[in-house]
Amino acid sequence: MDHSINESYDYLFKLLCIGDSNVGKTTFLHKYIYETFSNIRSTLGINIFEKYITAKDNQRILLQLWDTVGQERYHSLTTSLYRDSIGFLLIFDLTNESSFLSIRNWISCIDSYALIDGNLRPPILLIGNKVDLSTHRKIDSIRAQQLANEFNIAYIEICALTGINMEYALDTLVDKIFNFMDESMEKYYQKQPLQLSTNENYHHRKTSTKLMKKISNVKKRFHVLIKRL
Ligand SMILES: Nc1nc2c(ncn2[C@@H]2O[C@H](COP(=O)(O)OP(=O)(O)OP(=O)(O)O)[C@@H](O)[C@H]2O)c(=O)[nH]1
Ligand SMILES: [Mg+2]
Repeated sequence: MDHSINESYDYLFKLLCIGDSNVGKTTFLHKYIYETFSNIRSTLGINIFEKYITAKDNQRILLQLWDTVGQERYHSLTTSLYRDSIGFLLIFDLTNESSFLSIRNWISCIDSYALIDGNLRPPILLIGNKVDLSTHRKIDSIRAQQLANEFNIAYIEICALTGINMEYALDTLVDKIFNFMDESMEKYYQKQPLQLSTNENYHHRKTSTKLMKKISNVKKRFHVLIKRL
């Protein structure tokens, strides 16, 4: 198998892995890239794990998984880490209540720093880890799912040690990113007035120009987030 990092790709997705200390972020990313091609490098004390996957329509995607350190907690992570990410793996430990209670704070950081055009929230996947430790479990599936529903995000339980549900988790997030981009653009196009050319529609025309600018800005933002030039 060719293990070269210089494969070509259609998209580059930067995904930020966040969550309290000890929830299993590093274990998860290590395990996920272990068996196939992997590349690990470090920047500003943060490990970046890279992996190529093939998504729908045979598109090649380079997943760049940024592993943060939970000890830093939500407040001290560099805001650009949030801003430059097109998706989030938000992990808590099913055996640790406080890591679950932190989820709201992590999401509020995403909402403070990562929204595109001020209101589009990139997809977040809520992950409950250490499903193997069933006798020590503190958070049941229903409670976690309720929290995920409240924020309209997906929820998956995994075991980072053995790799259970890991590929499924990443595939789910990648799918959500594609849908997010499609739906976001559609939302803007739907807002556009149909009649643009007559004088009576001057106001509409103005709105439309503004909207077109917005669309173009959002497109540019997506381009920066997902594709290398
Ligand atoms: N039983 C069990 N233990 C796990 C699992 N995932 C991780 N661990 C253990 O949990 C501990 C913490 O894992 P890490 O991956 O270092 O946690 P982290 O989130 O990267 O922690 P920080 O880097 O401090 O933010 C380690 O001892 C892991 O072996 C799991 O699925 N099951
Ligand atoms: Mg770690």
